[in-house]
Order: sequence, then C-alpha cells, then structure tokens
Amino acid sequence: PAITRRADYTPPDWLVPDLDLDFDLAPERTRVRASLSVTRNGTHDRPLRLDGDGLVALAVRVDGADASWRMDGPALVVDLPGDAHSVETEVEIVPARNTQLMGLYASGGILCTQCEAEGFRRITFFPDRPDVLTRYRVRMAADKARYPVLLANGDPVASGEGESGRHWAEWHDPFPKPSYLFALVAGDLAANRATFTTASGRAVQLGIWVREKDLPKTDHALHALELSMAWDERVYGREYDLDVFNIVAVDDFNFGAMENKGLNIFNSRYILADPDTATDYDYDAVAAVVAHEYFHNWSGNRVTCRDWFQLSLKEGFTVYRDQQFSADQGSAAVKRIEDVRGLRAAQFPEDGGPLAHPVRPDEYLEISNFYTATIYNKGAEVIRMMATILGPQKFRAATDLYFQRFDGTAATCEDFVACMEEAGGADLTQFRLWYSQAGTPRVTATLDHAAAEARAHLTLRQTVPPTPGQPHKAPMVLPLKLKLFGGETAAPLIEERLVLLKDAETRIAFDGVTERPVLSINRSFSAPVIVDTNRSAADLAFLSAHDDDPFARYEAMQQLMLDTLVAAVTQGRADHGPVIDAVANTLADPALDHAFVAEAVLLPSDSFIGDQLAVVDPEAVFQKREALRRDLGRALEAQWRTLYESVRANRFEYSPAGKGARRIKSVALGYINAGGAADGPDLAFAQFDAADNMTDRQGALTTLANSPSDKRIAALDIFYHRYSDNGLVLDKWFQTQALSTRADTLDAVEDLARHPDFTLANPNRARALIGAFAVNQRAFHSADGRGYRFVADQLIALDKLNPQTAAKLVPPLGRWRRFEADRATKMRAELERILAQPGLSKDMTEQVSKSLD
Ligand code: HT7
Ligand code: ZN
Repeated sequence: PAITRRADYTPPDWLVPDLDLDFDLAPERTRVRASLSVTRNGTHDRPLRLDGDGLVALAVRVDGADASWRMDGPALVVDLPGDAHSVETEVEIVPARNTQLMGLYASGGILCTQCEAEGFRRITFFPDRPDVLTRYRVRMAADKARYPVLLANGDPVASGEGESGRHWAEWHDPFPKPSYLFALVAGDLAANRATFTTASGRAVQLGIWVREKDLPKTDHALHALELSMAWDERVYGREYDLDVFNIVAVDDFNFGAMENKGLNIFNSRYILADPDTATDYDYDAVAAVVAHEYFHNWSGNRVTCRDWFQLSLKEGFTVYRDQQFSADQGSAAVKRIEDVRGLRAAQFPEDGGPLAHPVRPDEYLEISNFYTATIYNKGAEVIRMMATILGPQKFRAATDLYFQRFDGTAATCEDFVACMEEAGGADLTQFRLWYSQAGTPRVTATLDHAAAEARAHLTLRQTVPPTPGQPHKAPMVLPLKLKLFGGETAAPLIEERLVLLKDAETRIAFDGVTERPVLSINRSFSAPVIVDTNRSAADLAFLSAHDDDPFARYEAMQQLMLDTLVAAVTQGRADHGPVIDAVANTLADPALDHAFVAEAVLLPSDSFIGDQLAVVDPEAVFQKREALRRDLGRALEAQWRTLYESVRANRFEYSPAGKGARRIKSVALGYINAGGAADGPDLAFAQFDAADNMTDRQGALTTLANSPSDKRIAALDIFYHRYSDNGLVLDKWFQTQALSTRADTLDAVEDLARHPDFTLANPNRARALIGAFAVNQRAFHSADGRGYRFVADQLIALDKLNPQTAAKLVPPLGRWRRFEADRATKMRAELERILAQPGLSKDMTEQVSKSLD
C-alpha cells in the first residue's frame, strides 16, 4: 500500500464549490445521488479524480449527459473539457453491513455517518481531502415509522411526506466545509432541547438527540454545551454561527465523538450520565468531550486543516481549549495533575516506542493510525508552551489573529505559529522543532550551593532521544518554571521564574541564597519533558509538604514514591519510611482538599514504574508496588479509617467538594484493603451495597475485584443483574474484571470473551475487555505468554470487522523491547503471527510492522 508524504502536498486540481446530495435511505440499500459543481483549480489538463472506497458507479453524467469515465483502483476518473462543469454520480451502499463504522452505518436502529478522516469516500465519489471546501445541500428520504427524525448539517430548510410511508427532509449548510465534516442521521430519536442566545443576540436551538428512554440522562451534557458556548465567547471571543446545534448519541462509535458542522455525533458514553450509572470520571469526560467538539466549531471547522499532516492544528489546539475549560469548572490543580498523568500513561510511552512520530508527522500509510496521544495531548502541550511563553494577553491576541486571518480556509501548523510570532512578538524559529522532532526531551537539573558565597548554581542539560527515522536531534526550547525554597525555613529564596532552556547545557547563578536551597522545577508541568534532579528523598518530602505550586507538590511526592519503587525493584529492597511519612503529612494537612489529597497519595502506576526501568519484569514491579501499598495501608490505617468515616455517609451531590469526597473515599477504602484489614472486604461490600451513585459503587467493586475475598463474586453478580440492560454499565463490568490485579485474571478474561454479552462488533465493549486487559501489567504479561496470545487472537478477529479499532489496540504488544527477554520473544512472536494473517488491513499492517521494526 502507498505511503502518503507531507512533502508531496499539492493543491487540489479541481474544487467543488457546491454539492447536492440525495439519499434514499434504508439499512439494506441506500441510494446516493450526488451533484457536484466542479471548477478547475489553476491551469492544467488533469482529469477530475474522485475518491471512492468500495463504491460502484451506477451512473455518471456531466452537464446532464452521459459521460465517459473510468475507474483507477477505487477512484472514479472523468476527463472534463472545460473549466466548470456539473458532475452527477449515483451509487448504492449497504449501511447494515458496514462493520467498520466509517461512512454511513447502522447503530442500534439509527442510521448515522462518520466521515473523518476518509469515510466520505465510502458514501459517494468525491475529492475527499480537507482542503476542498464545499457548500452542502442534502435531501434524504426514509421510512417514517423507523426513522421519524432526519438530521444533517446546517439548518433545516424543508420537509414533507412521501409515498409508501416514507418522508423526507432537506438541510442546507451555508458554511463551506471539507467532506470529513459531513453528517447525516436518521432514527427514532427524542431531543432534550434548550435555547442559547449568543453574545450578538442569535437564538440557537440546541438539541441532544437520544432514544426516548435515555432522555433523563442528557441534562448534564446539555448543561455542559451551554457552559461551553458561553466559555468560548468569554475566553476566546468565539460565537456560534448557525441557528441550530444538534448532538446525536449512538452506541457504536470508533472514537469519542465527531465535530460535524452543526450536527455532532457522539459515542453515547460521552453523552449519557446520571448518578446511578455514571461515575464522576464519566461526568467529567462528558463535559470535556462536549466542550471539545463544540470548540472545534472554530478550531477545526471555521478554520480547518490543509491536509491530515496538520491534524494537530485542530486537535492539539482543541484539546488545549477543552483542558482550559475543564480547569475553569473545578480544581485547576487537580485537572493539571490528571492531564499530566494521562500524558505520561499514553503519550510518553508512544514517544519512546516504535510508533513515535512528530506532532506534525511526515508520512503515513493509514491516517486513522495518527489520531494519537502525540497529535492530541503532546499537541496540546505544544500550544500550552506557546501560551506560557507569550503570556495570556498576547496569546489571546495571537489566537484572534489566527481565527480572523484563516477563517473559512484550510490552514497549517505553520500558519498558527506564524500568528503566535506576529501577535505575540516572539521568535519561535527554534520552538518549531516541537512540531518536527519526535521523542520526549530529558532534562538533567543539578543544583549546587556555595554557602560561603550565598550563591547557588543550577546546571540544566537537555537531550532528545533518537526515534524511528530521526537518529539525531537538535536542542529544543524548553520553558521551565522554577523556584528555590529555603530547606530550613521553607521561605522562597528565589521567586518563580520562567527559564527558556534552548541550549544543550545552561548554567544559571542565583545570588543571595543564604540557606540550603531546594529546587522546585517544571512547576505546573510547564514543559512536557522528563526531569532528572539530584534531589534527595528529604528534599522531595520537603517539597511534598511545602511547595506552593500544587502540581510541583504532587510531583515531588510522585518522585519520592517512584525513587522508592525503582530502588525496590532494582536493588530488591527499599526503605518505605520516607514515603509513609510524606503520605501521613499530606493526610494530616488541613489546608488540602480531598481531591488533591486523593491524587497525591496514589502510587504511580505499574506501567509508569516500568517506564523508569531499563528492562521490565512486570511481576516484580507489581509485587514491589503491592508491598508499598500494603505498608501504607497498615502504617496509616488509623488515618485512612478516620478519613473514610468522615465521608462515608455523604449523600450524592455533583459538585467539586462532592467529587473530592467520593474520590478520597475510594482511595482510603483501597488502602484499608491493601493493608489487609480483616473487615476490609466487608467495608467494601457495604459501600457497594449502600451506594447512591456509581462512583462509590464502582470504587467498591474495583476494590473487591482485586481482593481475595469471595464477596467479589457476589458483588460482580449483583452488579451484572442490576445493569444487564445498560450497555455502558456492562462495559464497566467487563473492564473492572479485565483490570483486576488478581492472579486468575487471565482465566476470567478468557471466560468473559465467551460471555453472551461480549461482542467485538461494538468498539466500547471490545475496548472494555481487550483494551483494558492489554494494559493490565500483571495479567497481560503472564510469564507463559497466554495473555499475548489471547490479545493477538482477539485482534485478528477484530481486524476483520473493524480495522481501525483493532489497530488502536496494537501498542501494548508493540512495547516488547521494554520487557525481559523471554516475554519480549513471546510478544514479538504474536506480532509476527498477526502480520502473517492473509487479508490483514492497512491499519493493522502499519501498526504491527512498525512495532516489529
Ligand atoms: N475529530 C474527531 C476524530 C474522529 C475520528 C477519527 C478517526 C476515526 C473515527 C473518528 N471519529 C472521530 C474527534 C475529535 O477529536 O474531536
Ligand atoms: Zn478533536
């Protein structure tokens, strides 16, 4: 299969200013007629080439007459004599057989579309690239009883009754858009509606469309939408631009959601929420994804991408915007901690592994494989760093300039950075390396104190590791916020300052340092880098108690825990005392809120500990981590119990304080059980049983699912029967078991894969069992290799249905280089077995072969 290269970009040969689409909808046979007005772009004699994927042309007409045309592979090619023509095509497609969930497909009786990145070509022949901007007029007809609601992009313009129980609707989107933003929905849906009045007085009809029975679960999403619309006006000066904004929730979806113009389509897990079925984590995710998709209306839709190499232009920027939004809704400190934890869990390993790629990649085989943590989350960090360097006023001036200059166009990452430079008055020449160089930079910070001269020196060194195709790296611009504290008085010796580390090595002198200084660095995680320091356990414990930057305080505790666990794994033993003392101090600090404390006292994950090691033995990591958890549980049992009791009987309330209390409750319960308290399982079961919300219920279930107690069987059973008709909650049931740290998890997961409720056809369900199991460091890495074989078997089966979803689950197997030799050999063998499968998809071929290289 052909590789697409960024360097080969050329503008489109033909533009399509207008498109009329006519759908005769039915799941078994949908007829699509398209009428394209096409204009030659520039002076050339090349034919019109329309992308297709699995389409057969039933008719092709040019200016109303039959025309000569040919197929070139999946594409339709038409020679056109003039500079402007009307081209009509007709195809038939079968939504009911579309298991890839790209193009037009059926989900639980709803017909819906997913076109990003290259799904539109599965619906009709078209130049399916983001730099062709077109005004769409859509007519659709369908059986009225089965599909009473007919939606598309833009505004509704007409509707009526047809023959034989059919009806029709017409929609018109006045904003020229790329084909990846096209959407259509037909279904038996009900709406939760509201009206939002924009700053300039436009009344926008909002609708969240779901099946009637799910309507009571849509208030949170609707409220989040209203908050997002107001936030984007206030913070970025961006108003909504159509008279309607609709969101439809479907159960079968390859991703989280899709920002189609005026008609967002969502995975139902990011819309539906009520206290009985959704955790606080789910509530937050619903609000964040609703905001993200809404914000795309400007960062993505009004200004779109010139080509898919520029994907981070819309995704990195929009993630940054949704992170800011969420930070504004509750605790900004906890939000930053969560975002950094997510970055370290998903993006750092990607950047250090075989699938590493720059934020603006240079080539791809299958673009769907590039919807990655690097494009999204590292991309957001790159925007955040520019905001830090410019400061808030200049950053806002720069985004204003960007939106105004590129409105209605398809832009590049370079266009964005140029606006930052122009309005921000900054030279970002070297900074641009963040777009082109892959790999996580590593900074070594060494602080020396010359007490006699009251002077300290900080030496900063940076290296950027080699990544596939990029053996040599240049030094980057690293914005590091730092501060020095007095080790005895805890007073600030040097106030926070922003250092732009640009060279491979820099030495900074600080005068007036009369006391032993303690370094606080990369405060608020100002640069997405790994920092090694020469700070002692005592310094880290000191910062975990005294640093005034909440992120740095959390980070100091994490580093202390990490150093302890790495020593335990590599040297066989470690002193748990400093960690226990630091956690005790944090629990006793009355100034800290529950949400922060819950984050601060959690041990780093098994996989993050493994990332610090040259060669990983996952069972050894698990055992050492469990030993520290057990000691923390035992040594601080009284404090955990006091904390637990202080929140145990709280009634459900969706508020930052309510969320914090529930979080600390489950963390304390986990530690009480980790310590081996005899009544631990009873406490967990009582919480499970009495819970008036899913956060408490699932928190208790997780503790039980990890425990040796038989109570877990009863709890899992009760949970299953209580929610057997709720797919999203059943996903939790599968996931909780797949993540269990028990020694028999692999057997349980193999059984679950044969459970009548398990199906690979639903991406949420496949991710809940297979995706969760593949990140379970203990069970997946079972020394006999059975975990690897199980996952490989499932991926081979899933690839036949939904290659995109299968390919996303390859990375855990692809990390074989990180593991000890026996496991590495077994992981590699499974990758080779997958690659040898006849008919393997392009998606899987790319991911697996890169993982083997
Ligand atoms: N922009 C959307 C990307 C997306 C997608 C990509 C590939 C395959 C299926 C997909 N569904 C949605 C989502 C977003 O970032 O907002
Ligand atoms: Zn997005």
